Amino acid sequence: MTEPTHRPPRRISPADVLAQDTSNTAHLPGAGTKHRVLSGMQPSGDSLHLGNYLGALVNWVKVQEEFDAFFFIPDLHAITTPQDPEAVRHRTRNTAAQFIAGGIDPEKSVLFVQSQVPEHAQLAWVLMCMTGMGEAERMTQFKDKAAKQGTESAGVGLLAYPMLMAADILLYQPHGVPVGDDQRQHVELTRDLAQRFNSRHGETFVVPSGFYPENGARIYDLQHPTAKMSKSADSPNGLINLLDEPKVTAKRIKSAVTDDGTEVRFDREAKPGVSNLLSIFAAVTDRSIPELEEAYVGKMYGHLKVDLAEAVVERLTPIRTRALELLDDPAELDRLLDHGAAKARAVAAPVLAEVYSKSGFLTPSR
Ligand code: ATP
Ligand code: LTN
Repeated sequence: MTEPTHRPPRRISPADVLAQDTSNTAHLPGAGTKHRVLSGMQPSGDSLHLGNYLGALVNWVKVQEEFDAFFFIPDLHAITTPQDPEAVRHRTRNTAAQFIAGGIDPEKSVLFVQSQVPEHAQLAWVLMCMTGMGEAERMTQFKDKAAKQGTESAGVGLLAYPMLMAADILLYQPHGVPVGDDQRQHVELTRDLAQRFNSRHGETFVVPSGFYPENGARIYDLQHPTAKMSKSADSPNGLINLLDEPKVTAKRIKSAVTDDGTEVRFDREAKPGVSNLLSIFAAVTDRSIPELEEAYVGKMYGHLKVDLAEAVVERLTPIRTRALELLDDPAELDRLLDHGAAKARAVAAPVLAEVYSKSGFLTPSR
């Protein structure tokens, strides 16, 4: 009997994306000859946390140097569960300000808000009509969220979410989509829908690759170091937020849960608390974990926490200051986003026009 082969999930790096030949897709509507990358982060909390920053934003900032980069705030995705409209507006601006403060340069990248580019919702409808009910119901995120809400009362938007995400991606013809592992299934569905449309109607979409962090900094909750740091955590005490006052950040780090024993050593199984602190320390200072373990031989957890609090505050303070400055002038921030939306529409509109035409819709005269 042959053993089943368990292949590790395929990791796509920026190098893989760069190695792709774009000459065979450059003729498609909206496609550039330069390698393009697109990603988005929901405005689901009042502040980004350190996991969002180290696990996603830091990578995006690097990506924008090498690629034709598109980053956006999926506010349409944020209303799959009922929201206070003022909170949505506030969180959208907050997220944009933190992206810019964290290093996204609106001159280098196209930075925009999803609802300001109506083509997203328009393409999503076409894609929904091409998705099987079973295919949509199989999505793990849908199953989890619908179960949480009770399937009867869960909004249809939860089911439609991955097709909207596919539209977000396909409108821009990106080659790579940097996202966390939890989005793998949605990216796979996006690829399937792109291929399905292409085979029914002729080459239209670039089929994008998910680009998953190699050993991306996964940051855990300071109070529950086996659970990932998450905006939707029950208590804020385990979070390090980009917009928190430095003294709040320092206090949370000093109250972080540590483990039995006294040795400062990286061991995710036996010492999840200390290991999390070491990963954060390594990520914010660019020092390696072995180097840090060496530096804390014979020292107490308390020493580590004091130094870590200082290092985190030093790294985050300029970001917080810049974000607050940007938020102080919402008109200027809105102007930047407006400009980003215009650049995004210039790419998205011809792609949608092609899809509409191939779907049999009459061309409007204006
Ligand atoms: P929610 O609680 O609303 O699901 P979240 O805080 O888990 O939010 P997402 O909006 O799902 O964050 O993710 C935004 C980006 O941040 C994704 O690319 C995700 O992989 C990354 N990210 C989120 N949490 C962490 C974490 N703890 N460590 C590393 N990366 C993270
Ligand atoms: N579903 C993603 C956010 C998201 C996204 C996208 C990411 C919406 N549309 C398009 C990449 C590309 C999330 O929850 N992290």
